[in-house]
Amino acid sequence: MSKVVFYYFNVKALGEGARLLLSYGGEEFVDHRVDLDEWPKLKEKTPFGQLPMLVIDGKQYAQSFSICRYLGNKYGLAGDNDEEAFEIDQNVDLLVDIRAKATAVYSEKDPEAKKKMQEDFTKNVYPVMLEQLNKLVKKNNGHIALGKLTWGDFIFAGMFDYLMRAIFDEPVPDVSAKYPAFKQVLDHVYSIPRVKAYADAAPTNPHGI
Ligand SMILES: N[C@@H](CCC(=O)N[C@@H](CS)C(=O)NCC(=O)O)C(=O)O
Repeated sequence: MSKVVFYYFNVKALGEGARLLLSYGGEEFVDHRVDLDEWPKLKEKTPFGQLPMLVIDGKQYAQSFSICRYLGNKYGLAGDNDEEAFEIDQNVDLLVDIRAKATAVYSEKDPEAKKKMQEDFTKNVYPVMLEQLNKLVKKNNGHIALGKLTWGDFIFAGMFDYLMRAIFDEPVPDVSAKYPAFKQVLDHVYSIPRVKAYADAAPTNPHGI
């Protein structure tokens, strides 16, 4: 049997999608939650100096979305042909774009510029993008793409808490009234017994992200 180790910090953020997928696939994996003391040494050994990293029988796999696409292919969650695979990639890229906006705010060092950017995005950017996403999911019967379960759903479910926290000021509002389709994706993923079993037993972190 392959030895599978998944390295990430003790947050969901960019790593949880892969953990959910590994659970879906029934993979026995070591869920290695890297702490800050351990990180500097491990960093040197990763392909890009960042986590998440999946290691299967000593082979390293980096980049969260690529890892999820790879696992999606392995578990039959990546579409049945090039057209379907494209649709998943395309719709997942909307999630990438939304996250990039939130990351831009997070990375801004100047407090005044940061505040302005957050105000601008809250008024002009996030409502448009979140509505696009809500429409997309609605059209796909509660999924990110293809109207069925794909690896894109696992990315969304894994990133959801972190993404909402990154987009909204605290306290994070309940988005289910405004964007009801989001919960459908979460329900589809977390109602899968193996995924639920993993999520119920998974370590938590103080921020819930
Ligand atoms: N594009 C990468 C980004 C990975 C990333 O930003 N990782 C952060 C944690 S979320 C990290 O490793 N930070 C620690 C560091 O850079 O030293 C991916 O999607 O995997």
